[in-house]
Amino acid sequence: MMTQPDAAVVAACTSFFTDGDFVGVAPFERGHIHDTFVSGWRHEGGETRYLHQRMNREVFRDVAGLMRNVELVTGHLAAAGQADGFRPLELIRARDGASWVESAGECWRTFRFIEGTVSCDVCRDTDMAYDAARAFGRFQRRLGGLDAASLTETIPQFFSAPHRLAQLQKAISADVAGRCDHATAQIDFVSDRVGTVPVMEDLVEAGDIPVRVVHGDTKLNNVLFDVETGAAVSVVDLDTCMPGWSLYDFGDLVRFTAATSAEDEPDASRAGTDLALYQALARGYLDATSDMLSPRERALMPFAAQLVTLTIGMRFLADYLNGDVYFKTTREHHNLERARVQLAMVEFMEQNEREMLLT
Ligand code: GN1
Ligand code: MG
Repeated sequence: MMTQPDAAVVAACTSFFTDGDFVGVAPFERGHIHDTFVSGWRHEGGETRYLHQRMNREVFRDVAGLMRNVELVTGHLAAAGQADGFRPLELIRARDGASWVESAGECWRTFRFIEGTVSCDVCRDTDMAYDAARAFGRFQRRLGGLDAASLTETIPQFFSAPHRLAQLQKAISADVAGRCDHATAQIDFVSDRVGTVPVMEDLVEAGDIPVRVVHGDTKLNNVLFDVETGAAVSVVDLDTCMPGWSLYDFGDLVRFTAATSAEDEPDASRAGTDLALYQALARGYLDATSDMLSPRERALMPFAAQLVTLTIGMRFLADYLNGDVYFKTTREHHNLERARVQLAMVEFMEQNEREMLLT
């Protein structure tokens, strides 16, 4: 697998404090934002692998702030120890001691590869949903001791649905890619729901729900499961770990993990929310966080699922209208297909509000 490495990639990977002799490096397909690679290093004790990321500076304008957050979060998690078999991400320092390097004009960081684990794009069953939700809940809880104000907002107003709506409205007005005509149904769908958009921000502003450190990208594939035991052992992707409202994480969990289709399923009629998986997610999340969440927050869990799904739908739609400048795409209407799926899930959740109530 590790052949013909690109010289710039090798130069970046070898500037970190890795252990052994460099064997090779290969791309590792992960996420919509960064470029990820895995390298191998041979030493007397065997071979060690590392995960390297070339960070997207269009998306993360303040790489120093981002990496300060990652240092704080990984440091806090490491200090909390490996309770419950949890394996915190380990940031590997550059040879000059920094937490990231700039190499040939690009910014890079490195983590130790967490061996013996797998990540899944599709949720197998309710047990897996429960475990993933509990892992993210525990993650949030463990970070409860970290002062949210000490973290930088890596992407300003990232969780704000009103901000995402404003970005969408701007994209509609500009219509730079001439795509609005392909998306009239989706634009109308969002227009019909503008009343729900500010609900969470208003509650936060009024002090009715607290600001806490959240993960911010609780996709199922950001949990690593032990290949032997199947247990959820690690939570990865700390880019959006910053101050926010806790239920964002629950909403995003439902959006992705309880989905009946892939996030980018071209046939939106397949999109929906699996209610058994939803209930399992709620149980797992609450098992980890029930003593942290207020009654108000608990009551808002079903709504958060709808709002976060709508918010990500608005983001995909805006990016489609902007000509695909943010999320990586592999086909022409990819972002529109992603948006359609999110909005179809919102509709499903609206129609199944009673079934989504938690007892
Ligand atoms: C992006 O790159 P990835 O898959 O970790 C995005 C998330 C979205 C997600 C949708 C920094 O995450 O906010 O929910 O795509 N990350 C950023 O799949 O924008
Ligand atoms: Mg992410």
